[in-house]
Amino acid sequence: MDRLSLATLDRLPAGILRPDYDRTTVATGIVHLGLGAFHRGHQAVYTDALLKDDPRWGILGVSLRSPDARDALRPQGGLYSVSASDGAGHRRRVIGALTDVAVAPENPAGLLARLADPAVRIVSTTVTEKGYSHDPATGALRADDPDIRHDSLNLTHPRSTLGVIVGGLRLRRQQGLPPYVVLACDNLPTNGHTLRGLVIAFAELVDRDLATWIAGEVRFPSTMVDRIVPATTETDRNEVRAALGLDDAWPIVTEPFSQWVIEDDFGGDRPAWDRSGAQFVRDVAPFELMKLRLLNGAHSTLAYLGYLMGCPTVAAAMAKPDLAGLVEDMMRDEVTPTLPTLGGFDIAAYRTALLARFRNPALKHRTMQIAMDGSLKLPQRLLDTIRDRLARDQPITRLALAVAAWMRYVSGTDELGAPIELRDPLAGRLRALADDAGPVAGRLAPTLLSLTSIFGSDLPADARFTTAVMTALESLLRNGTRTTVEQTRRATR
Ligand code: CS2
Repeated sequence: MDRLSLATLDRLPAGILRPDYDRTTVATGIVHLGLGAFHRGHQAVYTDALLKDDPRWGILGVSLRSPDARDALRPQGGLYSVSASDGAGHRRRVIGALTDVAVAPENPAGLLARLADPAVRIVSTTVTEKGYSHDPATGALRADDPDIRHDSLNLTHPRSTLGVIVGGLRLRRQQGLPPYVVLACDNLPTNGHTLRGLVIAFAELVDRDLATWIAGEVRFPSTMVDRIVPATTETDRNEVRAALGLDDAWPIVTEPFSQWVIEDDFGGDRPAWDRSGAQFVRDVAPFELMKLRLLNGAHSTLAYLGYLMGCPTVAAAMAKPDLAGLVEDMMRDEVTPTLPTLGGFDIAAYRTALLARFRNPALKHRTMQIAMDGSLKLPQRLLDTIRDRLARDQPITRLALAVAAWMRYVSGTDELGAPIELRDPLAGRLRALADDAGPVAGRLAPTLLSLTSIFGSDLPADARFTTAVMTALESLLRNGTRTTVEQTRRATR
């Protein structure tokens, strides 16, 4: 079957939307770092919708590690399809916003030259929590990270996100160009502010003057991004091929819902993303907190408990009534009271909508995918919520169960004794600690709680927290996940 490309675009069946602009007129105004499924199913879609009116904002998509996205998309001229799917069907469209795709390690100097192009006004990121090279508990730069050390000495050939951003800014400053706006689009609280701190801390390792220039000149708006975009499966590829009548090597299958809230701090011209449904606001923080704690907090809870209960996907986990009920109760009673109120916003309706999104039968969102990188996800998804509740002396039973489920998960074998494939930057360390402790709550919990990069020094010293986690872990190990979920649900209602 022929491949999706500019030459075959007109063979798409009617009803499948395609770029409504002349792609040859599109300039590259955005360089995006982290060309994963999320970017292609989210920011690129918002951008695609405004290129007809404003062709300055095409995107150079950059993979920081693997050539896979480039290998899939180059032969398609950067085109790919996005299917918004749920139980009611699919809405498919072809996105043309990527003007080019690049693989950073193949030509780091070439990438910096692209960043120094004056037409480039925004450098955005979806590099996941890992890409920030920070200590999640404190937010501090991990100056001992090998890539950070490398980049501080070789800024013309950077490997890390921070190295690329700062390397590009240095070139622009040398060439007397204004800086670009750095737009963080990862699931971290105050992501722009966090990224700014890390960029400046990294720049200080290289050149103090440059760091001062960045602190004074560069803008780092924060954003809240939301769309569930699972990793593409073979089944997705086959279904999309049948629907398109063309081969798309890397289609995106996502949900109809999409939300993007952006701090309006660009210091000038910016893409009119609000015309394609995004919201520019003065303060993103309340939106981010709500999304991270309710959606991502619930996601991680469903992922660990669901995986341990044998559920391969979020939808399968939601089909377990006690688990779905426990998560709903947790969102309402434990998480919501920690959130600032957003004037005129119906948070109960937001929660109901989230539960429906988790149940979306068209998405095969693997619990294992969400479970990965827990050491970097737990702090903002669950632990900060726990801190807020402890500060008000409120119960944390369900949140503590979610943390205990993570501990049970990283201990390495499931309830049938089969190995769990642990994907986490701390995997080696976690595995060693867990092996050492053995499957005994009284040893496993304190050992893992000693990881200050995850838990800080406050939580391990709080008996209300350690006791709640230990009790939950003990039950998971002794009674199994199903029974623990059932009993916790009953006990907390
Ligand atoms: C998920 C998120 O993989 C994960 O950890 O919780 O990617 C989630 O799907 C998105 O944040 C939804 O906006």
